[in-house]
Amino acid sequence: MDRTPEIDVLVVGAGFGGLFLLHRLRGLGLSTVVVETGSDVGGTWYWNRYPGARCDIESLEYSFSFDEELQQEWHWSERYAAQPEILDYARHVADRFDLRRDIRFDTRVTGAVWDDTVERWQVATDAGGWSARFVVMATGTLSAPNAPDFPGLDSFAGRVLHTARWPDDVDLTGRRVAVVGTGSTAIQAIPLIAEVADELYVLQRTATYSVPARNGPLDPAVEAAVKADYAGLRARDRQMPGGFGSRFGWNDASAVATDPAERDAELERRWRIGGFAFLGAFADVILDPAANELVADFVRRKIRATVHDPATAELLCPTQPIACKRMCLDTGYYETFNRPNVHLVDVSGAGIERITPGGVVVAGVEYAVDTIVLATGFDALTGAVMRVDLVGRDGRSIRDAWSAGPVNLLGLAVPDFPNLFVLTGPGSPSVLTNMIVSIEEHVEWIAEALVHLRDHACSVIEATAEAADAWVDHVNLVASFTLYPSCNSWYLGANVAGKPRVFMPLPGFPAYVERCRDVARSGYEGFRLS
Ligand code: FAD
Ligand code: N01
Repeated sequence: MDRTPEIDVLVVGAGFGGLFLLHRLRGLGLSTVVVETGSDVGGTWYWNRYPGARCDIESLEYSFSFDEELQQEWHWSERYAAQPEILDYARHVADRFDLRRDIRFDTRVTGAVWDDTVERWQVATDAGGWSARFVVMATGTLSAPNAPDFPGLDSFAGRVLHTARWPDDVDLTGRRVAVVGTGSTAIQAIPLIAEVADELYVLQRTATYSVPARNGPLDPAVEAAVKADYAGLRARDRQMPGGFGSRFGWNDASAVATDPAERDAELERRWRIGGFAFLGAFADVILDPAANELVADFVRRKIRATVHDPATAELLCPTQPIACKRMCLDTGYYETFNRPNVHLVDVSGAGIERITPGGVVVAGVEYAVDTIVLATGFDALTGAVMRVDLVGRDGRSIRDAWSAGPVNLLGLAVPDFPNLFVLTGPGSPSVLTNMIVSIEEHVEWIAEALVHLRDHACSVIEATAEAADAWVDHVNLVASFTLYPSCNSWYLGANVAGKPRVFMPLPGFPAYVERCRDVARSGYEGFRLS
């Protein structure tokens, strides 16, 4: 009979998080296996192949910093890289550091049970099991697709596509398409689908604030300047609220206190730079409703100036605070609604009534389509973790432990789940930052913790319930000082029916990193080591 292989660490997921974990843990001499559902590395960039998919943090910053040679040798072709190029980069990282030999592709981790008698996780997959001292859930914050169960969807005679599971054989030329959703994904896909589809119906529940990305070929002078002092840029970025954007800076001034003409000039300057530089225009945008409204109104004026039909323009003007839902970056999104084949359909009221074999019914009107694109996002932050049947100490399941919302310490460790870490999970700044920076910080913290255990002859690390409860209170308190919890975002779980409403990410990036380091320096305050 085959024995279950015993390893030090089992990592779930081969996105950027899993790749760097494998490299780092291997370097520590820990036997590590990565298990990945997909057939290749890349995670987000393996799965999201919809038209227009690209990053919205600039390529020179949305990349690993842990290896100077890697960051010097890699060349990005555009200011914001497109999905195929980011996937190539992930493949390059895997090959350069010889990572593939420890990755099991096409394999899903279905569950893991903590066995206290041997202090190990017994991990089950759909292709065999492992016994591991540690498990790291590098399962991604935006990796579990959210596909609402619209009445009649099964009866649809055409094709239903989810953007996060986009097949390679799709050609929407000459099609009649409905896109459900107007989040970051949809606003990237819509302009490109509009160019080829016969008719495009955009089904909008909540209007989106979007700022021009101003993408283009990467300026060789910018690339050379960054590469001349890459470490300097990375260090300066790590002092920024989102772990990126130091080249354009964040303004300390208040939008409310700034003279209106000066305020508009600063917003206009940043609108022209493109990208998230816009949100750095004033320090109080996400803190003060009055400041937020001034900036939001600037964007609404841009929408009205861009979209020719006044009724469509009004419908495209968001009413919630700007950045309360994640702001979008686009290339020609609002302009697309000036095309005769593009129709904006308001589904904010009773929603999508039903799907018929030939179309989508909203407010009693049937829109005849042959393709439905679900750009409906993800069961974010908790979804991928909770889809694994994790059972911790005393038979406690993660679904039970997190039934009222995620409970953990530093976003990294869950009480009753010893030796299990969650990478960039809820309770950490993750999705409010440049994710690669957050991934690097978490991987380094986990690696250091494992070294600490080894050096101190400990075998188990576990967050205490008291420390985790205090951490959840801290996350809620910090969030309550901001406007983030004031609208129905996926940050709050509001996009998934039945999901508890808890603000999940922690605003406050550089301070969080310091806090994690302090905890490590203190000998892991809030954790029980044995
Ligand atoms: P992922 O890349 O999500 O990888 C997780 C992997 O785990 C997946 O491959 C999945 O298949 C695997 N997995 C999950 N569950 C299991 C299981 N049970 N068994 C086996 N395998 C499993 N962030 C930014 O900072 N900037 C951006 O510009 C940006 N753009 C984005 C664009 C899109 C379209 C999306 C969806 C997200 C974007 N993000 C961006 C966030 C992005 O998810 C992160 O930047 C980053 O790629 C996450 O890496 P990861 O390794 O943590 O997770
Ligand atoms: O998902 P979303 P996404 N009926 O949840 C609508 C990252 N990302 O895939 O707002 C009708 O933002 C929903 O409506 P509402 C980034 O972090 C980055 O677009 O809930 N509509 C919304 O409009 C981003 O934030 C990039 O009212 C329904 C849309 O579907 C995150 O991933 C690109 C509905 C979902 O928007 C998620 O983005 C792509 C229903 N039942 C993604 N259910 C970059 O540019 C949902 N919707 C880097």
